[in-house]
Amino acid sequence: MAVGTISTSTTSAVRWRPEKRVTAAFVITGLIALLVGALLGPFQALNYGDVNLYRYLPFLKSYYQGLTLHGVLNVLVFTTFFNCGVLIYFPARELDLRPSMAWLWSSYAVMMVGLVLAGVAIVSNSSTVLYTFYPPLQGSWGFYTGLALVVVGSLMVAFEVVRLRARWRRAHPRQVTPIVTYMSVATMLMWALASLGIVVEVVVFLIPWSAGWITGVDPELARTLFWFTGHPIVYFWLLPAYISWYAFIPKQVGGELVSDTLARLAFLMFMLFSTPVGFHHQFTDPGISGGWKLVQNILTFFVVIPSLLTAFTVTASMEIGARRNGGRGMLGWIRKLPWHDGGFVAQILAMISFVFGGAGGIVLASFNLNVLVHNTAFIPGHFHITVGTAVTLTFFGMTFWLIPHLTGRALHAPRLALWSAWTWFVGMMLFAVGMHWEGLLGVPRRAWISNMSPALQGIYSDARVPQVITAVSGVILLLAVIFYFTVFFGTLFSSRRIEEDSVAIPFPGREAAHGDPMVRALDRFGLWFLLAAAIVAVAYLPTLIHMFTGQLGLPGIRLW
Ligand code: HAS
Ligand code: CU
Repeated sequence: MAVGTISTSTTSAVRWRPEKRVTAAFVITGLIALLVGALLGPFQALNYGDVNLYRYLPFLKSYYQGLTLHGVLNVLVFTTFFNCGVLIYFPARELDLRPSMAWLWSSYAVMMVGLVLAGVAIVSNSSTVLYTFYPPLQGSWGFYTGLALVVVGSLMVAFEVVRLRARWRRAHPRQVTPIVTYMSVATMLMWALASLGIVVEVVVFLIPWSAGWITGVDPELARTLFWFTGHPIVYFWLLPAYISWYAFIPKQVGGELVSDTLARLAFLMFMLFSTPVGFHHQFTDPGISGGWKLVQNILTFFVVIPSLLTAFTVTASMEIGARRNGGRGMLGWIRKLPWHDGGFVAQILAMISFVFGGAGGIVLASFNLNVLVHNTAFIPGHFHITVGTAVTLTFFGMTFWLIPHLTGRALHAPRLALWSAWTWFVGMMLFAVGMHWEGLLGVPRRAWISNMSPALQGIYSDARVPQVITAVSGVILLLAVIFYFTVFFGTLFSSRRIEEDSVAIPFPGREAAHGDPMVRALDRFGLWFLLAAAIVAVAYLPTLIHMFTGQLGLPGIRLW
């Protein structure tokens, strides 16, 4: 650029550089964690294809250690870091307010210390307890402390998101919160409430227990606290993807968000109903009465509603864009969507995977069907097309504009980006077919089935066909990982500079309906948060009080 011609975009780019740096740190750390975790994925898939390649991984003692690393890095570390980066950055830009940089870097540092502690604990094989770390399996104190620090760091970011909105609110008392900020605040408030379970589990029980300060932990209480957070955490992963589907996709396809109010309502419903449903992971657990399981079962169906709303709203937004581009016919408009653009394709394929992931979730939420497949390969089948595709592939799609936007470097190899989206989608869909099918045939989840004792050889021989499908999916997914990370690193280290902010955030660019009484009512976060807490208290307190007062502490065991 010629000297003296400072355009507004350059000024703004310079102004936002500190925010971009910290966001890039969160997002890039998350994606590198994903890379390590995802490289182990093909080994897990091949295990379910009855091929044992673990013996070629000398740094891992067992399939279970690999699975722990895979699960923790992919669903706890990748998602949390990525979310913290985007959930503070988007509101900051939308509200045009600078968050506290010192606070954000401190949050990042806390999370990094946590990541290192937990990472060392897993790699040293002291904590092969899988990502659910159910007692009485006992990991090292570093593992639990590390995970606790990751959560604490994320809550620090949540605090800053809420504070940012409060600052904006003071300056604009008569306006309602702009939509992306609304969604980010709702997500973070939901997470703050939801994380209570895991914080109590880890801080009050698991850290003291693993450090030898207390001798026993009640497994049932620990599981219940775990699932208190373990269900809503899936929406903490999902909602940033929903932000992109609602707020950014319309702009990317030339359409518009059909209903701002409906979008807000969906997020509010997530805030209200995400948490009081954890018992649907414990249908077969003793110690929880059938009545309370039923209550949470019904509430699970409440939390399906906002996703059904999303399916409708997002499809309609895209249809508007496609018809503006000349799309005709009942379904013919679909061809007019930007199928050449990797950033869009990744996200629409993510949505399609979620149609099946969501349907599987509804099956799982049904008490009597759940019993058929609980603890079988069906479950990983389900979550690889929810968090593994609906969320992860959406994040991939977002990075195709976000990384250039943050780093000022052009997207490397856009065609390969498109390929990475398709291969990830095909690989994950095949993986899901294989795993759901194996589950229906009774193959257990989390089992080293490719390394069974001679006495057990052949007991899953009726699952040969789905096993082959699962094995093939692992190889396709390895290709997808190579493709995606070639694009990712190619972009990070690209010498092709673009003007920062020339890739803009695709904000919807529509004024919120400040006068609409419904939108104003939805904006009353304090009130809704209290209501959410009250529903959680009703759904959980009777069972938790019962469990707290009748604890049966068990000493830790190591099975590895
Ligand atoms: Fe789940 C287990 C029930 C959603 C993740 N779930 C898991 C586990 C994970 C997970 C990780 O009730 C395993 C935990 C473990 O290790 O034990 N799940 C549900 C239900 C939903 C659900 C009812 N799950 C998710 C999401 C996840 C996730 C989201 C991650 C991000 N899940 C369960 C149950 C279990 C479970 C039981 C325990 C099983 C057991 O026995 O252990 C619902 O939220 C799903 C609602 C979703 C929909 C889909 C809407 C579709 C949309 C896409 C629209 C498409 C478009 C494309 C627009 C109703 C929004 C249009 C296309 C064009 C071409 C135009
Ligand atoms: Cu759940």
